[in-house]
Amino acid sequence: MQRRIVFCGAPQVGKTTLLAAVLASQHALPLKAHATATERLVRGDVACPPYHFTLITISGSFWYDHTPVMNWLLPGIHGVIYVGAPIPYNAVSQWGTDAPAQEWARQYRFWEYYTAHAAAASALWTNIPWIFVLNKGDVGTEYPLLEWMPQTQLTSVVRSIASSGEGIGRLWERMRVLYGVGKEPGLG
Ligand SMILES: Nc1nc2c(ncn2[C@@H]2O[C@H](COP(=O)(O)OP(=O)(O)OP(=O)(O)O)[C@@H](O)[C@H]2O)c(=O)[nH]1
Ligand SMILES: [Mg+2]
Repeated sequence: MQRRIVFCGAPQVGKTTLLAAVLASQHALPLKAHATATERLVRGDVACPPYHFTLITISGSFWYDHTPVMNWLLPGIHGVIYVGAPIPYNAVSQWGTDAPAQEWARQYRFWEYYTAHAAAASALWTNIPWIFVLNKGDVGTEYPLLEWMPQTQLTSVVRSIASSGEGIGRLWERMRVLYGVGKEPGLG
């Protein structure tokens, strides 16, 4: 039984690192990259009998409005892993006083982008289970995502430091329960 899960979130929040860490934790094959002139995607597969998880994420810091990727990426998926990062502790000293607000706005643009497409594909958290990952726990504690994500979904929050493997076990356990083992309504 196929379970297609998409990792979403602004560029550089750690989507690919999380995906790779989940694969490594399950001794799965390394992720595979798929690139065309207009699309960059990475994908990994995890066997978890009787399920077969396919994990996909968009890769790279570019804007997808001019590509068809969203026409097929979200329709029919079983779950979303939405990834956010904190405002770094050193944001102001490194990039100036506007940096925190800019980072907040940057992540929010992608939130609006992904949720608009998810709504069009009937893939919002009201349709399918979402997991909200607060990644990069080592670089800050203030997560813009916590301010705008639906407060009814706070029980679906997982904290992680993908680059060190911290939280990957909890994330996988949550994925297994939501998308595999326990037959959630609507997952067939
Ligand atoms: N400090 C720290 N760095 C991290 C963490 N997770 C990922 N990174 C680093 O952050 C950078 C971006 O990570 P990626 O996994 O490429 O992020 P992404 O969301 O896939 O980025 P795009 O593909 O550009 O959309 C890389 O240098 C990672 O090594 C974390 O938890 N803590
Ligand atoms: Mg990536």
